[in-house]
Amino acid sequence: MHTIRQTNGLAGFTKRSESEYDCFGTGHSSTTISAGLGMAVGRDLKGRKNKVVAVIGDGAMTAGQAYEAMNNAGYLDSDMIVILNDNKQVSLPTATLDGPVPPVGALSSALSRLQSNRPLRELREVAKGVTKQIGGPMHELAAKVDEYARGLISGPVDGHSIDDLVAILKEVKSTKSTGPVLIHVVTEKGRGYPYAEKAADKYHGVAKFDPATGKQLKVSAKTQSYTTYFAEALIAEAEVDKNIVAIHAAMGGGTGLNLFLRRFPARCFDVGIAEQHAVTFAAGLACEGLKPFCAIYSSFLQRAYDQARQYLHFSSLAIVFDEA
Ligand SMILES: Cc1ncc(C[n+]2csc(CCOP(=O)(O)OP(=O)(O)O)c2C)c(N)n1
Repeated sequence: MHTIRQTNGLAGFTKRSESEYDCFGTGHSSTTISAGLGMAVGRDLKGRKNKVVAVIGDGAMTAGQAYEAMNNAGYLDSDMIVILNDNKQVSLPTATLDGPVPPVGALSSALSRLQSNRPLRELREVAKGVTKQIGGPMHELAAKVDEYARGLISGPVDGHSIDDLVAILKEVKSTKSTGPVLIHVVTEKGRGYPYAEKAADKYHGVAKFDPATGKQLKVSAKTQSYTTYFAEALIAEAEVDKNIVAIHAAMGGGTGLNLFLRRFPARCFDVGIAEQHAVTFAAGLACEGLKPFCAIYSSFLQRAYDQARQYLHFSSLAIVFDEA
């Protein structure tokens, strides 16, 4: 692990050629349900009996691909388990530019509502009451798990309660022919390491840091970064041109647009990890006479190649891309 993200060292993401435990290569977000479904259907065709588990973050869940995969998974009805790891952090901020960024999107709001859902909590209390009358803690856990598996408790599971999690996974695993099952797990980014708990935004992908103090060892740059220069230049242009709007896909920190957001909250759009939507959304804004600046890392813009080609080339709409 000490070679991670260094020349000839371990890749920063899972890589099939590195380990048999890396069952799929990742890096670009939101692919797990598609890949897992392919593996599940492949298993069925080969007559194998193994289980397939796809883990997806609440951020990754904002991408269209995740919905395309769920739609297809529901139809194909192959056995697979999807674990939604919901830590309420959808977008990627950076330590240098921002504090924590609240999650964006209707899905995040719906997930939060699910977590604070009163009737659901009451149902849980009722369930607990009933099981208490039957017996001790083991009965309670068994009953809770059973109810969860039967869909009576449809709310989230505490991902830091290993007992609950293991019991639920065992139950789902032992159930024959379930079709796809989604387990909504709530976790807290950085849990167990106080410095990360306090500043989850700073510990997404860390530079070298001192474990005793949590301080990240950063090389202090003498020159202004491209990102800050871009953001400041765009803000200056936007001061005089009211038509300038900015769009990014869950990368407010990396693109510098969180600075723009601070100055022009109503003219900055974080669309979630949805590069394709970002470009078509920008095209719609351009139709209305606005000047959209779409800041997307070139690597992630690959996903929206079709949109960029269609709207820019064939429809001659003016969108400015900043491919940081
Ligand atoms: C297509 C694509 N766009 C943007 C990114 C940059 N990115 C990496 S992680 C991340 C946030 C992921 O959030 P979530 O899925 O909730 O995972 P968490 O790290 O919070 O567990 C983003 C936007 C990416 N990897 N792929």
